[in-house]
Amino acid sequence: MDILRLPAVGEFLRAATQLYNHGWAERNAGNISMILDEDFSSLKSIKEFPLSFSAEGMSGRCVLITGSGKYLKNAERDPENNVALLRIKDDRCELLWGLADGGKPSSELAAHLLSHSARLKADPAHRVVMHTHATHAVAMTFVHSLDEREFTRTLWQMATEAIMFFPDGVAVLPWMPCGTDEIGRATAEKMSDRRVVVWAHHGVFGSGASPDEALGLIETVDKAAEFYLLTAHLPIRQKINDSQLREMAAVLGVKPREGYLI
Ligand code: 2HA
Ligand code: ZN
Repeated sequence: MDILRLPAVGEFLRAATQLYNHGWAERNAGNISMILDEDFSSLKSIKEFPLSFSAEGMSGRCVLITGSGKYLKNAERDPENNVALLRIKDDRCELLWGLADGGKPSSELAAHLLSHSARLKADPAHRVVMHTHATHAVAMTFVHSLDEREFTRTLWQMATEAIMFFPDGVAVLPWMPCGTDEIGRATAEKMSDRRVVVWAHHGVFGSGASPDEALGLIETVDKAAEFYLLTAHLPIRQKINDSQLREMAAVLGVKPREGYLI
């Protein structure tokens, strides 16, 4: 089977380049994973990696994921060395393709697999988890309250359509060491009822049914954060108020998270 001919794989690799082009994937920053529904039963396990966590509902699924320490800017040009196709088992994962020059799946494997598990329960169409160092969203975590409701409200107020893209709100995790099962579990817990999680002073996790959708979601968060940062130090003369946000939500047919609007 030629993995690289699958359209979904092409979209995955393009998203890696797009993240780099945004300036959100310096050095080895960021990682992407995508559940693939194709039948890979003909592929044999090349090697195994143990899992120190259990991702409910993921056993038997195949996941394409960027490699630990690999650079997203190189994924599209050289996928065999920078990306892994994994078959998930209860306590390990099998490498079916990729990482040809060695290495391991992303250091954020726990956050990816546990978030897939959480999102699939909420939305059967879910397929993609994406982590990136989105500049404005991260910058905002230094100057804004990290209270999720406050953080979400500010983003909604900054861009008319933001409420449409993340009506469930944006989750925020306080600073924690990255690359651990603990931050993976905390991220997945937030993902159970939201599609985007900001890691304070680090980056953003976004999810969706496709690479385009997950990236588009992070882009909308980052754009709203950019508007905030461009105006936060200036006297605000007018902004989108709660009744206008309600009006917008009604026009768009979305239900803003309970208790977030006044
Ligand atoms: O893959 O961004 O959070 C490097 C990172 C870890
Ligand atoms: Zn990161």
